Order: sequence, then structure tokens, then C-alpha cells
Amino acid sequence: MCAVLLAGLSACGGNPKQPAESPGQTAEALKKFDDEKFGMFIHWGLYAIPAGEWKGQYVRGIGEWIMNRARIPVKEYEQLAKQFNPVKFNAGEWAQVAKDAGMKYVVITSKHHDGFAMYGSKVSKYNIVDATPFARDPMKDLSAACAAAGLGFGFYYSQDQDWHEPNGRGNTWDFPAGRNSQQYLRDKVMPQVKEILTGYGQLSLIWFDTPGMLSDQQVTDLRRMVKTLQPMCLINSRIGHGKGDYLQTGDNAIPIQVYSKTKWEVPATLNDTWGFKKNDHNWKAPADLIAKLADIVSKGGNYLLNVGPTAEGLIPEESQSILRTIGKWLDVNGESIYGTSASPFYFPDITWRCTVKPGKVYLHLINWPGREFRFEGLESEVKKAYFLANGKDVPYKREGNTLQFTLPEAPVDPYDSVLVLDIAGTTPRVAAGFASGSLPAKLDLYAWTARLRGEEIRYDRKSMSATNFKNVDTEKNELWWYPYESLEGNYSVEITYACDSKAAGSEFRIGAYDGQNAPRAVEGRIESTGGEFVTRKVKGTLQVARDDRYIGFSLPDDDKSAGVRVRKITLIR
Ligand code: JFZ
Repeated sequence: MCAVLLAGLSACGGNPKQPAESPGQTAEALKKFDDEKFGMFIHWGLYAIPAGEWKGQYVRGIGEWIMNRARIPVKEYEQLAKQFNPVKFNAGEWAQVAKDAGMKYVVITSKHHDGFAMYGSKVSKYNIVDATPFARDPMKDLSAACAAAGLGFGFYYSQDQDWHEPNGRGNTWDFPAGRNSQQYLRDKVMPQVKEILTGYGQLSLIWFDTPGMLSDQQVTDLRRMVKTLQPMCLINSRIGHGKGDYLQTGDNAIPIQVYSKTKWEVPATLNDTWGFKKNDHNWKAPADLIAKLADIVSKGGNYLLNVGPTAEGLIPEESQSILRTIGKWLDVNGESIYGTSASPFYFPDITWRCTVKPGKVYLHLINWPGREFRFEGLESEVKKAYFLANGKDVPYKREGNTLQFTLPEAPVDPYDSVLVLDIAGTTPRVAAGFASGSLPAKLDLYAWTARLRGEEIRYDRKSMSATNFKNVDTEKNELWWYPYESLEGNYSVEITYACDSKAAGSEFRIGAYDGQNAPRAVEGRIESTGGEFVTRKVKGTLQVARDDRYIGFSLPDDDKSAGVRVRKITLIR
């Protein structure tokens, strides 16, 4: 990111006549954002009406993309507006769900790629006040309800893709010809962004998305306008050209280890869609989401968890119930999440995660280790060890830098039992080789830390493995690991998996992807393991280049993938 954070615009060669940004205010907003950790994403728009089905046909993929996926002409899609009447919408109730979940900020779609403004816009008639029977601006209510509830409030705005506009990016079925991005920027994006920055009080952040068409200068202009109108409003990295205040990871994509070069946020779904889809019931388990929250915060990130309200204006019951379960955990364990810093320790496996505060180390036991728990690498003196859930002391022995805890038979919390260490001094002293920056010779990539790609793939917490690596049309179900640090080097590879005899035979591929070209990969065949988990060497060497973005696991021929369970891939230098 150009030196926007550090030195204002002059360092980026900006126009000296423009008012300088206030890096101090951005830093202050970032600090607040970093403390909040947990937010609610809301994808709400006309796409909630078809809800994943067009003309009686199921449409694969994320719900808010239905116009694109089904190549729906603008003239047809526009008709949805006439039916949009979310009479059950109640901003206070939505804000309450976020509060109950323990979330600290809310981000909602003001305009998604379909181009429809979900607020009262004077710039385009294609908006909820002028084009729907609802004829009200729900964002006025929601921004007020969030302010009243003490929640931060921000807008998502699709600045680059706009399938409603001939000059916006993305609609090739209605507008195959060339685009005048400057005209689109001038006539729609700039004036609409101005509207959302001036009509809804203080915005915590503006969440841009899918950059692609806009130039470096155009993005600079957009950024400048945001910071001029609202110096405390943060901008995510999907504004493009490295001009955001903080990094957006890929959707549901969590770095494999601590990442502290910049602040970051993981946007994530509760099922497999952002916008409401009536047939998507693949809800993630609260246990998994709570562990992910601990995982993300321990690595330095924020978690932005999505709900997709219905066309009537209701947050689905399942979503509400999942979120309230997370909130109950946070009621007890919030101290180990909000306002904490990332782990100073490297994570050798997925038993525990760690957050810290001055004088305190929080060990999040996300996969119960049984009665014995060895924790290595802490040099600081421990004054007291106890569970946050019940305040009970946890007995331990120390040998050098190893703490050997004796735990109860069962977890003290069904999701994440937080073991608190009161330590001498403010920051923990970490023994050499155990610090979060270190990269050991053997790097375990657990399925649990991967992004699950596709609608069919499933993760099973009990066996700690992923299964169902199907290929449906051109879409694959895969595991992707994002290091967010370079893993450049040559590796021998191991795979830990289980497979019954019926499922054996598929070829698998483990590849290093740069996001553009075919991966450099090693391949092998899934053999029966008699259903047991075994670790097998994979032939060949995996070459990872400096700028590779992720490591992937797939079954290019997948026929029997339902019987294959992958726990982890190990890269050995
Ligand atoms: C984008 C949108 O296209 C989508 O509809 C949704 O709003 C989501 C939150 O953001 O989708 C993306 C954008 C970037 C990545 C993945 C999906 N990414 O970088 O991996």
C-alpha cells in the first residue's frame, strides 16, 4: 500500500493542491477497528427475491450474482424492483441481532454489482425509494439504529462492477461494447459515494469490492473524496491499486499463521452465499465459527460475518440462532477477544490459538487436547493459570520453557475453553524458535485452516478432515491455503488422509498457484487406507514461487471423492 498510511499523499505523488489526508485520524480509526474484532456483514438487495432460482431453475453460486450467472437482461432484472417490499424490515431488530452476537460494527450493501441502490439516491432512479413499492430508505433507519446501539456502521459499495450501467464493468450480455469508465465514475460512483458519505452520519468504513477497471488515478480521486468528506472513515483494500487502509483477505480465507504487516479482515459467510438463497441450508456450526473467530483474532485479523436477509426484510432464523450462540460465548469470553493483540507464538497445530493483553496470555483450546496439554515456548514467569469460563485454577508443571497442564476430562466450554495465564511483565517473552514469525522446516497445512472452495465440500470437526472434492461443470471443490507470506522454496510433500476401499483410485493434485497460470504441482493417487488416517509421501518436489498466492488441493477426477477425507498437507523444506 503506497505510503498512504505513513506519509499522506505527497509520498504517492498526489496533487499538492488537494488537501492532505490526516494519517493521524486514519490511524486512530484503525486502532478502534482493530479493537472491535467482530462485525456483521449484510448483503441485501433485489437478489433476495429470486433467492437462488431463476424461472424455476436452481442457479449455482452466490445468490447476489444471480443476474450475472443467469445472464439476466437489465430490462428483466429491473422488474424485480416493482416487487421489492420488505414490510417486515425492522432496523432495531437487525441491530439487536448484531449486539446479541457480540459484534461491534455493521457493514451493509448500499449498492452491489447489480447496480441497484438500497438507499434513497438522487443520482439514479434505480433505487429503493424511487423504484419499489416500499418507497422508503431503510439505510436511514439502520444507520440510526446502529448509532443508538453503539455499533459502528459502514457501507459496502460496488465501485467497479455495475451490471446495470453500460459503462460499469461486468455486464457483457447487455453491453458487449467498450466502456467509458470515466463517465461511469463521474456520473454514478462519485456522486453516489458522496451521498452515502453525507447522508448517514459517521461511517466507520467504506467497503469497496472487486477492483478491475478503474485506473490508479481514478482510485486516487475516489479515495481522496472519501477522506475529504469523512477523515475517520476507513477504506478496505478492494478499492484497488493498493490504496486501502487495511487488507481484505479473500472470502472465507484465513492466513495460515499470524500476519501482522498490516491490519486485515476476513469477510465470511454463515452458509455458502452472501445474498439470501432459499435452498442454502449448509450452515456452519457455531463451534466452527467460534474457533474461527479465535483463529482470526489470534492471527491479527477481524472477522466480518455475513447475514443475507430475505426479501421481506428478515434475517433468517438459522443465522440469528447461530449468531446468538456466538454472542453467548463472547459474553463469557469476550475479554480474550476484544482489544487483544495477535499471538506472539507460532501455531504448531490446531489444538490451540493465542491472544494477548498486557500481563495476560489467553490460550484458546479449540480442539480439546485431553487431560495433558503441553504448551511450549513461554519464558515469562506464570503467576496464575485459570479458565475464563469458571475461574478455576488449572494445575501445571514447568520444565524450562514447557508448561505441562493437567486439564479436566471434558472441555469447560463446548466451543473454545479459554485458559488464561497471568504472567510477570507486560508482554510475554517467547523462546527462540517459537515466535510467530518463524517458519519451521515442516509446515502443516490443516484442512481446518483452508478456505473450502465450492458448495459440496464439507469439513468434519470430529475427524478434523475435509471431504467431497467434487467437480461440478467447471467448478471444483477444493482446499486453498493462503500463507500471505512468501513460501518460496522447494518442498517435499506429505498428505494425511483416510480413504475406504470403495473410494480409492482418484488422482489428486497439490499445487502452488499464482492466480493466473496453471499451478506448479505434485500429483498422486488416492489409495485405500482401510478407513484409517495415514500420512503418505507424495512423489516429486513442489516448487513454490515468491509471489504464489495459495496452495491448493484438488481431485481433478473426482468420481469417488465422497469417501476421501483429507486432514492435512505437510510441506517439508
Ligand atoms: C465479492 C463479491 O463479488 C461478492 O458478491 C460478495 O459481495 C463478496 C463479499 O465480495 O466477491 C469476492 C471478491 C474477492 C474475492 C472473492 C470473492 N477474493 O479476493 O478472493
